Amino acid sequence: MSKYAELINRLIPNLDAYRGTDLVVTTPIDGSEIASLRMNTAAELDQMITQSVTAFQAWRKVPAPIRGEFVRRLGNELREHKEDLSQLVTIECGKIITEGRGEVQEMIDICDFAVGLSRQLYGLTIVSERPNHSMQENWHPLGPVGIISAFNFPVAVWSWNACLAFVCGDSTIWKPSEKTPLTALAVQAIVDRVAKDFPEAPERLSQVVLGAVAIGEQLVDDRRIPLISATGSTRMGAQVGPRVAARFGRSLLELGGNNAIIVTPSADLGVAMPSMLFGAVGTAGQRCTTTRRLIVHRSLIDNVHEQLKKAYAHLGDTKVGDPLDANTLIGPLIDQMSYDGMQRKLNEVRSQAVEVTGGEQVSIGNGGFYVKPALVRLEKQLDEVCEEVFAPICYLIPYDNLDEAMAMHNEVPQGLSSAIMTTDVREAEYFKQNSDCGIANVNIGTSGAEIGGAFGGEKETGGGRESGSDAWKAYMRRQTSTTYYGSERPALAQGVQFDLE
Ligand code: UN1
Repeated sequence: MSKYAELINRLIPNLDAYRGTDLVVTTPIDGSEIASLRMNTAAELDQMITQSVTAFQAWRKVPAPIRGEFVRRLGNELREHKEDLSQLVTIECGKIITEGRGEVQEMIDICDFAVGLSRQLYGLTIVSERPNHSMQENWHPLGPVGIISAFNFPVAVWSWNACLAFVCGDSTIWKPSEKTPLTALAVQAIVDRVAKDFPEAPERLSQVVLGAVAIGEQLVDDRRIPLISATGSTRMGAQVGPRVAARFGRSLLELGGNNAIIVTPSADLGVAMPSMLFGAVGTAGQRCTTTRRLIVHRSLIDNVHEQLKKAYAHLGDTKVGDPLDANTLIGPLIDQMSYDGMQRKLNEVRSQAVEVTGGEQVSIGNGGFYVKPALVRLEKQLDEVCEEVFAPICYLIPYDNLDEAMAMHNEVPQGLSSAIMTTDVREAEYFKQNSDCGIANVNIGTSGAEIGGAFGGEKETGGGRESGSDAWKAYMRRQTSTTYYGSERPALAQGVQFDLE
């Protein structure tokens, strides 16, 4: 039995219901098995979707502030179980424990946001061009929402979607990554507990479906699900987008990033260095917001390179290890495939690089895949850099003028997050105007966004926006409504005459 069994059973009291043999869950900490589950069948998913439609029909009629109360209680329950759930996040996806806690905090934060939102699903009043007409724009619940999430944020991304969906009056079906089904079941158990004491919440308001590609495709193709929100690779998004569009559904895609930080001569390196380091090596390079490129002015690149090499060596030698250990800053890669992908990319660029440091495997005496973060100094941006590799490889590239840096910055196919390190207000504004990303930061790194802003990006990142700001609108149906309250024959718009006599 796994040493984590007690924690897992505490979080998922009904684990027996999910046991099976075709979904073996391992921990990246040492590669050992921590549970053996069963994938759902196509018939089961079909039934879940039917139940989700029924749940939606009931939930949409519950007043939004009461739906918000449900989410408020969910936030409280998450607070109650924060430590256990954080531990499981760390065990299942390998991020260090402070980041595991941060992830659950992100869930709590979006709950709070959604509670407020539940009283602010504002529409518009619009002036009419015709006498005695009023116009409104109203927002209505949309329907069951399919949520497909990735291993690296196994629970937070669900909560960005689900908490908004719940207050918007939608039901949800969640297909977590096959690599992290336990955290999903743990969250489902928490939701179930809240729902049990909440009579307005219909059965099956929130469901989890376990499966691989075929189950994902079934979810994506089902016409009863008006919105598919999918987080993952660009390759996955390129399949999901057209399939959902083919049935005239709506998709919200949050895909790959290839995020850069531009460091200008005016940068305060005391401010910049910690952000660059966390962005590049935090979460072992496994965030979609990870800093993958540092575009540094030629006058300071040697200095920045030296400082980074020192920090990387220190991190690689002393801070790679068990993510549950408070001293660790870099946990394991998710699996061997990820490790192989990292090595493949390093081998691809090695001969063209000025210098490569780090990237070696670190043995901590178990079956996990641990690496020293890799820093690759280049003379110019290579085509090979345009591909996102989900591992801690950061490229250091010189530039001579800001236009050139900006062009290089925007050259990659992805457009998620970006940052500039500068103390010059003109450079900062120029950067915000010209970055083609969904996120453009000044003097902070590319990762670690707060939930209050809309999260997502352009180009191959998929164009979707989740979490804060007005991202909720994706989970509702917009309706324009014109009312005539006069008693004369109503005028037609655009001055059209249509006289019968
Ligand atoms: C992701 O990696 O898919 O901005 C999401 C961040 C986190 C979310 C990352 N709040 O880094």
